[in-house]
Amino acid sequence: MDIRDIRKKLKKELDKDRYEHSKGVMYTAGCMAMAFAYDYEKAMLAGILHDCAKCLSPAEKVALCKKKHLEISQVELDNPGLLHAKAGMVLAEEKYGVKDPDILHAIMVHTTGEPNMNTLDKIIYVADYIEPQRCDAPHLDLIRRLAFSDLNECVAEILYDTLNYLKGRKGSIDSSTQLTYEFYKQYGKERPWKH
Ligand code: DGI
Ligand code: FE
Ligand code: FE
Repeated sequence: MDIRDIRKKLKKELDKDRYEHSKGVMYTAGCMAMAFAYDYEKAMLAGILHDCAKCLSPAEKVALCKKKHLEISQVELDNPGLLHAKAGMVLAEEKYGVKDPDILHAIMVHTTGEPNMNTLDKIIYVADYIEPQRCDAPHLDLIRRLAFSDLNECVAEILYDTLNYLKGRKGSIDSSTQLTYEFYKQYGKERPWKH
């Protein structure tokens, strides 16, 4: 399936806001790929598809993961919203015909991240956070600048803010998010808000 067919199909599966967000991630990921000399068509495909399972029910997401024997953590069971990343990987392959393992992996890790991510994983993780329609996260000016200059530092700052946000909401933190932060914090800089 080429990206035009995928977009037509996705538009029917996602609600309007989610499709608009996915387009934002697609173009942002494409631009970031150009900044880092990565294949921009591949980044755009991963970007448009990253939330393809977002509008499924919790039961449908669990079923897709179980079908592929993917491990589901207790935090994921308690917060089934998290499962749209793993379920999205399964759906991207089964429903949208994606075979590229890099794209499937980037979709799988886009919500929690993973230690030692590859370039495409980081592009999608960051593009999801900074696409133009996102406006409620702190330090977005800085994070948007880092997105085009230093991917590892950018990921570190996003994870710092995400963990802070989750602690504030008493949201249970998935071990993948915590482990990803432990890996990337070495790339973070001293910032006034970290004291
Ligand atoms: O699907 P999107 O909304 O576009 O973005 P996403 O897939 O990055 O999901 C973002 C949400 O996921 C955000 O509200 C923070 C949340 N999240 C990330 N890591 C964890 C988490 N939520 C919980 N409960 N635990 C985590 O470890
Ligand atoms: Fe998502
Ligand atoms: Fe998203």
